[in-house]
This record gives sequence, C-alpha cells and structure tokens, in this order.
Amino acid sequence: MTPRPPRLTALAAAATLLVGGLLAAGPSVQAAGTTGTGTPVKAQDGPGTPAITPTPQSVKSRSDRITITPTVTVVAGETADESALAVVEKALEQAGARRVVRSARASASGLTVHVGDAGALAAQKLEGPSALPADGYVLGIGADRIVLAGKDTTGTYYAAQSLRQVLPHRKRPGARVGGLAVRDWPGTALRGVIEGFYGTPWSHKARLDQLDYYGEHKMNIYVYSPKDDAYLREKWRDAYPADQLAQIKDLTDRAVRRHVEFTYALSPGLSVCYSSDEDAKALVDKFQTIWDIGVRTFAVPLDDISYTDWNCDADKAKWGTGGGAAGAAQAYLLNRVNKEFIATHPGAQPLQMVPTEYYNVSESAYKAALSEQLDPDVLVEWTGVGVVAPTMTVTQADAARKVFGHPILTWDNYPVNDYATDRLLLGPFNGREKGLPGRLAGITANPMIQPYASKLSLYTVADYSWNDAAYDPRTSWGKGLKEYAGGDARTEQALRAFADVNYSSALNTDKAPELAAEFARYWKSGDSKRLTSVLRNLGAAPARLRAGLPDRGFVEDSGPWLDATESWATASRTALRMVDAARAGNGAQAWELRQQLPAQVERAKSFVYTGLDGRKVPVHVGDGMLDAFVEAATAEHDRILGVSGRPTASTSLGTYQDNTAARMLDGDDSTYFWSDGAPAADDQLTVDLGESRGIGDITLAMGKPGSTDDYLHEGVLEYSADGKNWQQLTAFSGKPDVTTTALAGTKARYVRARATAGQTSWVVVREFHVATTDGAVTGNPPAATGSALSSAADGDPGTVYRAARGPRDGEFLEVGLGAARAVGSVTVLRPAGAKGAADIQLRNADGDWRTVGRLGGSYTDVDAHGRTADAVRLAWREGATAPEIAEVVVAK
Ligand code: LTM
Repeated sequence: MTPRPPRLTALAAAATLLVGGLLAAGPSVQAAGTTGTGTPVKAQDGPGTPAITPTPQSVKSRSDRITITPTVTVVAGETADESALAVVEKALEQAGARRVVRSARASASGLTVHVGDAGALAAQKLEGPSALPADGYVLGIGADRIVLAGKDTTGTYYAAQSLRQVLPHRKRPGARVGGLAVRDWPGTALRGVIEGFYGTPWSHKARLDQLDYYGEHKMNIYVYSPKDDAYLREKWRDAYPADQLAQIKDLTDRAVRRHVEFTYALSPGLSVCYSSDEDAKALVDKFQTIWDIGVRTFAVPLDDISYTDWNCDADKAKWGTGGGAAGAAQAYLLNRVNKEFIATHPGAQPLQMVPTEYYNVSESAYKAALSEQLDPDVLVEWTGVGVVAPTMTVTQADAARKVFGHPILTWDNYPVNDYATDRLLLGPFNGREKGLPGRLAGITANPMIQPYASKLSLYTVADYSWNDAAYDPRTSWGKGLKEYAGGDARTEQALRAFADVNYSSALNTDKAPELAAEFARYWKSGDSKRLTSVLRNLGAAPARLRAGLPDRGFVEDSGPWLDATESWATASRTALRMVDAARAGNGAQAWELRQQLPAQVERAKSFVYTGLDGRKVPVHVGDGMLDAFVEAATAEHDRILGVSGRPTASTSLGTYQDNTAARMLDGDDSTYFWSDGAPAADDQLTVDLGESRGIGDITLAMGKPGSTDDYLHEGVLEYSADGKNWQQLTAFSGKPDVTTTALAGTKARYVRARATAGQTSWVVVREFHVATTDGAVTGNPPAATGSALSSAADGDPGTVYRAARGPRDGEFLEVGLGAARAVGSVTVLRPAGAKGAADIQLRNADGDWRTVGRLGGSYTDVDAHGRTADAVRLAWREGATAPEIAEVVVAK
C-alpha cells in the first residue's frame, strides 16, 4: 500500500451511525422564515437595499418610514457597548447625518436611535429579545425611531451590524428609510474559524482583518491553532518572545471589540508526557501567560499525533498500551487543566479539545475512555465522517455526540487547502444538512492558507451557521460575491467568473459549473458568439479584479491563480477560434491557431504557488473544464482534418491526486499515472489510438523510485478493434517493465493492460507506448535526434518530423497508404515559418509518380481529384534548410 501524509491517512472508517444522545439545543427558537406568529416574512433583499447578512431569521417591513435628520441622537441602553455604538454612529454618518450626538434621553426634534434599550421597542409595538438565545437581537425601524435591542451586548452589536447594512449611503441628510422589524438569533452558539492548517500561518495584519470580518458577519469565535507556529506545537513549553506575545494581545483586544472569542489552542501531543506534573504545569503556565493578556477561551488539540507511541516510559507504566490507554491519558491531563486552570479562573470559557480520533463516529476503546473519563463540560472537536467530510448530517452529529459523550464543536475542514495547495477553494459551504447547527455546540471552519481569498467561502459558513433553515449554498455564494465586489457590477461579474473556475472541492464536486454549462451549450448549438464573450470576460476578469476589487489582500492571495485564469482563457479562445475557422473551411487559419495552442497551454500551466518549505506547486484553475475544452477543440479539429489524433488513455482505477491516466502517454518517464487504490482482477488501463491502426512494439513501464511495488503484478496485454472483443498479446507476471511486439499485420484501435489477479499495492504507469506501423514513412533526410520520420504521418499534427539536415537532390519523404485507393486531397501541415520546397506526388498503379502540387507555406492543401494512389511523397528540392513536417494528411 502506498503511504500517505499522516493527516490524509486518517480516512474515515465506515461510520456506525448511532441515533440519540442529542445535545441540548439551547433556548427554543421558532422556525426560520416565519415571524413569531408563524406568518411568512417578506424577503428583505430588494434593489438598492443591501441584504442583511447572515440571512436573518425573521424580517418584516413596516409601513412607517423614518428620516435621517441632520442631527441624530444616540441613546445608549444597558446592552450597548462601545463597539456597537461605534458601528451605529458610523452607519448614521454614512447615511447622511451631519452630527451624531450621544445623550441620556431621546431628542424632541430629529431622529433618535436607541442602542441596547429593549424598553424603547414598546413604541414600535415589538416584542423584546428576552426569549431569544444568546447573541439574538431585535432591530426596529419605525415610529420615528430606530431601536437596537440585543439579548446581550453581542446581540446589540449584531443589531448594529444589521442596521449598517440596511441604512443607505448618502452625502446629505434627508434619506427616508423604510420601516423594518428584524427579530434574529443564531442557529448555534459558536460560529467561526479555526486557523488550523499546515503551511504558512496567516500574518498578523491578515488576522486583524479576519476578526473585523467575523464581527461584520456575526461569527463569534476564532481559534488560534496554525500547525506551523512552533510555539503551539514543537516548542509548546517555551514562553513567547515579547513581540509575539504583544501580537497575540493585539489580536485578543481586537477580538473583544468585534465580539469574537479569541481561543488559544496549545498542542502538546508531539512530546507531552501525560502523567508528568512538570508537563501539566508547563501547559497551565503557558495558558496563564495568555490569560494575563486577556484571553478567556482555551483549547488543547491532540490531532495528527501518534497515540500508539508514548513520549515517556511513565505513561506506559501508568496506562499500558492501546487506544483505551491513550484516551485515559489524554482525559487525565485535560481534566488537570480543567481543574487547575479553567476552574480556578472565573470568566474562563469551557475548555475545548481535539481528539486523536477526530474524523469518524465508530466506537473504539479510545473514544470510550474519553467519553467516560474526560470532564463532561469539555467541548470535543470533530471533523465529521472523514477528515474533509463531503457531507455532514444530523444523524452523524448525533452519533458523534453519543460516541464521544461530550458536546460537539465541528472542526469543518472547508475551505482549507493545505492538502491541495495548487487550488483555491472558492465555492460555498455545501453538503451540511439543515438542522445540524442546532445539534452542535458550534461550527468552526478551517480556512485556506490564503486569508483574504477564504472570505468568499467563510461568508457562506457564517450564513449557514446563523440560519441553516434559510440557507441555500448557491444563493449565499452569490450574495457573498456581491458584497465582496463592493457594489460594482463589473467587478462582481469578474469575481464570479474567477470563483467559478476555482469552485470545485470535496464539498462542491461540480467543476466550474457556470463555465461548464457554457461549454456544453456551445458543443450542442455550435454558436460560438456567446462562448466568445464568456471567455473574453473570463480572460479580462484578473485585470478587473486587480484594478477594482476593494479587498487588496484577495488580489495578493490569488496572484498565480489570476495569472493562470487569464492564460487559460486565452488558450480556450484560441481553441474556439480554431474550431470556428476549421468549420468555416479556413484550414490555413485553423492550423495557424492550432500552432499557438501548445505554448499558450504551457504558459497556463506555468504559474506556481510557493509553499512554506519553498516547494513550487503548479496551480490549477478550471481543470477538467478549460483544459478539457482545449482538448475537445483539438479533437474536433483533428476530426475536420481527417486524422486520428493523439492516442488517449483511460482506466477503471481511481486516480491519486493529479496523476491522471493521460500522463502514461506524455512521453515523459518522470511523470506517471498513479491509482488511488489496489487493482482487483479485471481492472484495466487502456490506450485508444482513435481509429484502427497497424500496431507494432508495445511498452508498458510501471513502478517508480520510492514506489517500486506499485505495478500490475499479474496481467495480460490485449488488443481490440471495437473495445469489446479482446485478443491477448502477452501475459506478464512479477515485473514492472513489460514489452512485446504484435504479430506483423495486427490492426487495433485499443490496447490494454488488464489485471488477472487482485493485489494489495497500487499501480504506477510511467509510460504505455503503442507504436503504429501504418502510414509508414520512409525516405530522407533522416530525422534529427529526438524526432522521428514517423511523426510526419502518425495521425497527430502535434508531433513533428524535423530533419537532421537540408535535403539533397533526388531525396524524398514517402508515406505509404497501405493499399491503392482514391485520394481526394493531400494536406501538408508544417510548423509556422518552416522552409524548404518540394513537389507533392502520388504513385499510380504503374508505379509512376505524378506531381499534383507544390509545397508552400505552413499549410498546403492540394486537390488530388480522386486519383488512385498507393503512396504519397514529397520530392524535395535541394536546399540548406532542414525540412519540418507536422502531418501529411491524405483524405479520401
Ligand atoms: O483536521 C484536523 C483536526 N487536523 C488536520 C488539520 O490541521 C488540517 O488542516 C486538515 C486538512 O489537511 N487535516 C487534518 O487532519
């Protein structure tokens, strides 16, 4: 079996889903989308009125409007704090108020805004927030006043955020604002982000910016747990240098102002001795330094460590071995922290922990030990069923609650990309069942290494966590794009196009869904006008975002992906124009465009992300769509030209990461196909030559350094004309390199390697080469090193015969047709700028050569008027320039 990086080996075992053991859902709340009396609410998303985000539970418009007067009085009530007041005052100024003054009582003239004062709702005949869960609020606009009434200070702060979104942006007073009654509360208590990925940790500036973003989007937790911060893992016992501690304090202060719980997560698992008094003290001492700068929430993640190896003999002596022993040891240490630190610090929030088995719900001795021995008030983090769970259900959450025996806080591994640093994951939070937030202590999402680019999906996480009943992934995604584009329609369109080609992930399996629909429409209709415009917009999107996106960090985060998007759009447009030209009968233009494609594709593939370790990873955008479109367009051009095209590869096996079957045919021994599992009998790898061809030597090169056992151990090579009926070429056993030669005259379209027995190791195929024998090319000048005569007529215009020298008098290049047949035309494709003159000749039944035309330029198409011939040749004129031929196409 092929080894995996530790965090990905932890694949979910099949879940034993257990029902029951619900977490108390908190104060009872009414269904979303209804008012307190069950009346359906009016959608609050009209033109010119920014939608409140996350989607509120209940919004009703009122008939009474208020006016933003030149002076607005702000009265602070008991749940108002400076953060809420600052948001309200700024929003009023942006709405046109000239003066915003604070006062102890309402003004007799002019608008008064009551912040944190539930009593002021009476005039609006609105019910107060006392029955709402924590963080809930009521916002009333009407009866000549605005009232913000939170269940608590956070609720009032959230009311202020909603008001900010509702008020217009005006330069002068006088704006009339529609009456509104918002009654709103969160779907789960904790909603936010865990910076818990491997790779370059976020910068201090980015973290401050994130905390602002969380406050604006009603997220209330940020867990500080970057895997590559040494002071959190390798050096967990060490005190912070003063400057780093000062930064954590700065973050804590900002978090307090944004009503976000800054959670400090220390991961001692790589070296801790669970039974050691010194280590327990080191943990508590480190927490104390963090407490001293204002942090009140703490976590001890124990993920991605070995629990079969102890770090000290004392642990083995105390607990023995196995998962149950590990669970008992972890519970022992965590209970000490809980008693010696959390319980002795009034105001400390419940301790959080990440178990070593965090990715499933199957019963185990480890989980049983945690369930029974860990203090009941400790929150357990869980990633769902799977490390990156494509879906998460209520049943699974209930099973997690039951098997861990503790309240569950999800560590949702989306949009994290540390396991796929070649990608930005810009699609919405998806596959999470409605009703889930209510069963959880909360939801924390592990974001991308790129903080600013993470905001698009975090917007949807916030929306789902707040109001899952109203949540629709695509709608929420669209709203997030709109907000992030800052109100400019063209920037929004560019952002949407860019996010679409960076959409797919384990949660969103559709690849570039909007572009995919455009490609499908084009292939069906043949109408290139619309697709031209789509691709033009996609190509222009990076420049538009670079020029106009308000959040400059996004542009910095996305640099290589923006470059790749622009280049892929260019290549796709070239491919589209090529098909257009070929379909219109303009062969020369189509060929000219086709020759631009390889360089454009190479450029599109050239952009890299540089990781923390300095490794450069080529980035992917719209893969499986943009590249597939270029390939499909090339195949269409081949079809119009009348050539078989490049062979293609397929397999019944799954693919590990990006090691696709196409890599078996790329002529590069250092790249390979790699299966994502062991083959069973009859699994196969197939080469499709595109049409029936004479076949000769066949080479199957398997295994690779570091994975020498990854090859088909028992199998056969077979060929077929139709892909259904197969004949054996040879059988092989126990060797990674297989070669054979088909009997002379063998014709086939397909050649495959088929397993005849199951095995445990995976399969690597470096190259699967099938040499063809028809269209045999003979003659002179000889091919230069690295080139072949056969490339002049191998059915693939992408390969080129390059001569080693200029032709001599009397030399020729001859292409056999197999048998005499009518020849409609001869098309000779040469690389742009290729030189050298030749007569194009056909051989008739008498063996005489007849000239039918002359070679000229890179595209020569000669009408042969259906003459019968059994060979075509290029009779060279003597010259110094070495000839180059991409393809001699002999059409019927
Ligand atoms: O998910 C958990 C609990 N731990 C690690 C994360 O640190 C990592 O970011 C994700 C994604 O690779 N996988 C993990 O296992």
